[in-house]
Amino acid sequence: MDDKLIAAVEQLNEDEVFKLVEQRLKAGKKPVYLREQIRLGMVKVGILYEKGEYFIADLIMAGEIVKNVLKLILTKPENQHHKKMGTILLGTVQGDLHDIGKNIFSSMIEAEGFEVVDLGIDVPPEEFVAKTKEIHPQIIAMSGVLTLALESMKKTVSALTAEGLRDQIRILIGGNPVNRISCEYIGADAFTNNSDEGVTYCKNWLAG
Ligand code: B12
Repeated sequence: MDDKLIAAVEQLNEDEVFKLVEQRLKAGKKPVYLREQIRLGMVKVGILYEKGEYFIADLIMAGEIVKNVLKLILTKPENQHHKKMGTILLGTVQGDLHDIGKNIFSSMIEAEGFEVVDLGIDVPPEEFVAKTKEIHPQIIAMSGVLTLALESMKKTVSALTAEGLRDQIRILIGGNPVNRISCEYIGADAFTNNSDEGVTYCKNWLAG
C-alpha cells in the first residue's frame, strides 16, 4: 500500500497527489496499482464524510482531484486495438450522480477495442431500453455507488426483460454496493467492485 499517496488523497492535497502519481509513474508503477491507491484514498474521504469531519464541498473537491489525476493515469496506450471488439452500453443508473468509477471503466474498456456508448449519469431504465433497441449492444454495463442504485439496476433489468431484450445481452453491474447477493436480486450476469475485473468479464464474454 502507498500510504503517502492514500494520505494525500484523503487530505485533498491536489499538488501532492499529482506529484506522487507522476513520481510513481516514472518509477514504473502500474496504472492499475495507482488507481487502486487513489480509490483507497477516496474510501478514507468517505469515512471522514460519514464522521461529519468532511462536508459535501469536500466530496466535490475529492471528485475533482481524482478526475484530474486520472487523466495522467488513463492516457491511452499507443498500442490500442483497432479491431472493434463489440459494443457496450454504459451508464450510471437512475438517482445516482457518481461517475468517476464509470469513467475509469469506460476508458479502460475503450483501450481494449470496445466501442462504448456512455449514457452518462442518472440514467432511467427507459433510456437504457431505448438505446438498446437502437444500437443493439452485446453488453450493458451499469454503474452505481449509492445503495439506492441497486433498486434502479433491478428496475432497468426488469424493463429490458419486459421488452424482450434481456436474452440478447450480457449485463454487468459495477460499483461499491454490488455483491453476489445483489447481483442475483438484480438479475445481472456478473458484478464487480473493480474496473479491471469488469474488463476481463467483457473480454471473456465476447471471446466465447
Ligand atoms: C466523490 C464522491 C461524491 C461526488 C461525486 C463526483 C463524481 N463526479 O462522481 C459528489 C460530491 C457529487 C457526491 C455526492 C453525493 N454523495 Co458521494 N461520494 C464520493 C466519494 C468520496 C468517492 C466516490 C468515488 O468516486 N470513488 C472512487 C471510484 C474510483 O471508486 P468507485 O466509484 O467505487 O469505482 C470503482 C469500482 O467500484 C468500479 N466501478 C464503478 N462503477 C463501475 C461500473 C462498471 C461497469 C464496472 C465494471 C466497474 C465499476 O471501478 C472503479 C475502480 O476500479 C464516496 C466515498 C467512497 N468511499 O466511495 C462518497 C459516497 C459514495 N457518497 C455518498 C453520499 C451519501 C453522497 C450524497 C447523497 C451526499 C449528499 N448528502 O448529497 C450525494 C449523492 C448524489 C447522488 N444522487 O448521486 C455515500 C454513499 C452512501 C450510500 N451507501 O448510499 C458515500 C459512500 C460516502 C459515505 N461514506 O457516506 N459524492
